[in-house]
Amino acid sequence: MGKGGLLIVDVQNDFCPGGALAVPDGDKVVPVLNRYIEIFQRAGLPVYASRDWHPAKTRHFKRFGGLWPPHCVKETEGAEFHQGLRLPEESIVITKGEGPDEDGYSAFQAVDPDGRIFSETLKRAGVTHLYVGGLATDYCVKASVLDAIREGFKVTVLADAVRGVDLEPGDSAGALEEMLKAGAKRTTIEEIRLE
Ligand code: VGL
Ligand code: ZN
Repeated sequence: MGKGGLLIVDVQNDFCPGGALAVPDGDKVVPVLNRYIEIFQRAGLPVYASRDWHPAKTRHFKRFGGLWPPHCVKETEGAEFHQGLRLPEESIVITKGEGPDEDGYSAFQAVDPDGRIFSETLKRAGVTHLYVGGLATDYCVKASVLDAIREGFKVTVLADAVRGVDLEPGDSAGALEEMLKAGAKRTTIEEIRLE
């Protein structure tokens, strides 16, 4: 039997409407994720929340050669989790994108509060099956899911709790395809059955 864990990717103000890099309808994932959080908590399974956490000067930002407007600069309001997200006390925040030369799209580049790389955090907790929702489908969710599969975890994408940037139309749909092709499963709040 495997053990499940919930990974909530980057549900931060800057990725929500009004933020510096707003994902269309990004905030719509919040109430659904709150329901997933309850399910995992009731089942006694761990909840992880990743945050994009950049320095003011990073090659991730357009001005310094990257793709993006400045967003999720560490310790700013834009980098805070959406205030409607009900993260339990015991949830573990993991941090990524802090290096000035990295994009840090994947949660598997993130570290926990003890400085451990996320895959190690999961292994220590005995988690073998990761359920993933959050922002953005076509960047951090995709990168995290593909890395999780590569690292040998079972992965289920929470299809009703992700939204994408869609720099090009169809990017998010394509990203979901790619994740499923790589071996991820998908579920929704109506269908979820935990292991
Ligand atoms: C993300 C673009 C830039 C994400 C982070 O969280 O998906 N996307 N930085
Ligand atoms: Zn970023």
